[in-house]
Amino acid sequence: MTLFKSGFVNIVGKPNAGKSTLMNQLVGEKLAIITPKAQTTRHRIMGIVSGEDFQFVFSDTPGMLEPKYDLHESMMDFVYTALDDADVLIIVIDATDKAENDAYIAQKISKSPAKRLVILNKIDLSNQDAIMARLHQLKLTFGEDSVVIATSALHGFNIDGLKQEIKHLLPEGPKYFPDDEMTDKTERFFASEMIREKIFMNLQKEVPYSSEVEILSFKEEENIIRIEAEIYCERSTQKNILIGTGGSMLKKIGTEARKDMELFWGKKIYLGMHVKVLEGWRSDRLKLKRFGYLQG
Ligand SMILES: Nc1nc2c(ncn2[C@@H]2O[C@H](COP(=O)(O)OP(=O)(O)OP(=O)(O)O)[C@@H](O)[C@H]2O)c(=O)[nH]1
Ligand SMILES: [Mg+2]
Repeated sequence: MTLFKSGFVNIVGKPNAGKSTLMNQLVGEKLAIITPKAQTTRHRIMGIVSGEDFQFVFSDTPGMLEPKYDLHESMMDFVYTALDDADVLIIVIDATDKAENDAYIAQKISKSPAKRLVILNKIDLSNQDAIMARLHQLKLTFGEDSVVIATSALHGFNIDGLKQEIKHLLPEGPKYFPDDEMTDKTERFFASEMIREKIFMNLQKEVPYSSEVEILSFKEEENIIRIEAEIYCERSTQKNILIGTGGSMLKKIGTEARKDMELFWGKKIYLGMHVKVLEGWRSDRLKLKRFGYLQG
């Protein structure tokens, strides 16, 4: 009889290391948004992969940082919970980042009881000698017990090898979720994230970081899904930037998000959006709770 292997495989690391790209590759669906900017992911997002004799419950998490706002503290709370409940911790390291920075992550994860799989990602941007030296160093930094693997999440390189290693490290366990369940997040969550991705892609400086998206209504009809969304920012100058001349920026964000939504749900989408100023929302616990940032 073959053993059924299952468990929580939580993906952590510095902002921009490629955690969300890796999670999407492992799950085979675009569950997490990806942008070239740091601090894209703000929530813990589960992605479940079920097979004959295994169930991987992946979690993508926000990048580890020193909090400046209550929002950051909530983001780090998601990370700390993920460090605690992991069976296997996937620690994503950016091969283009300085090796000196690895100690910061090693210290942050030091109390986690999970098995450690250290991923040297973005190796397509490095060279053979540098990769070999860094892999050796990572083993020293994260401990002899850790398994170290090189990947390129963007190009899908070594994802199968990584899956084999995860299966090997996971304990025997139950099926935590039904076979057809892929995530813990709602359709409204994914809709808001798709809009937020386009805000991150199209706008610079503080605007993306000051923005939040709330789905006011999500109505699925036979041939169309109708979505109404509110974009919040912190100042009226940011509101003007989000709307753009004659509404051009809001239109661009809306068109790009709608295309992604139509692909994701395989259905025609109507997307209505408005922009509002919600001063200081990143440091307002009531607002953070409303936007789903407070656990428990
Ligand atoms: N060249 C290259 N780029 C990559 C690779 N993996 C991710 N990227 C890019 O790195 C950037 C950040 O990727 P994300 O997956 O959003 O990174 P993240 O760790 O989730 O970032 P946060 O959510 O901000 O913490 C994006 O532009 C990705 O396309 C890789 O293997 N090679
Ligand atoms: Mg991310």
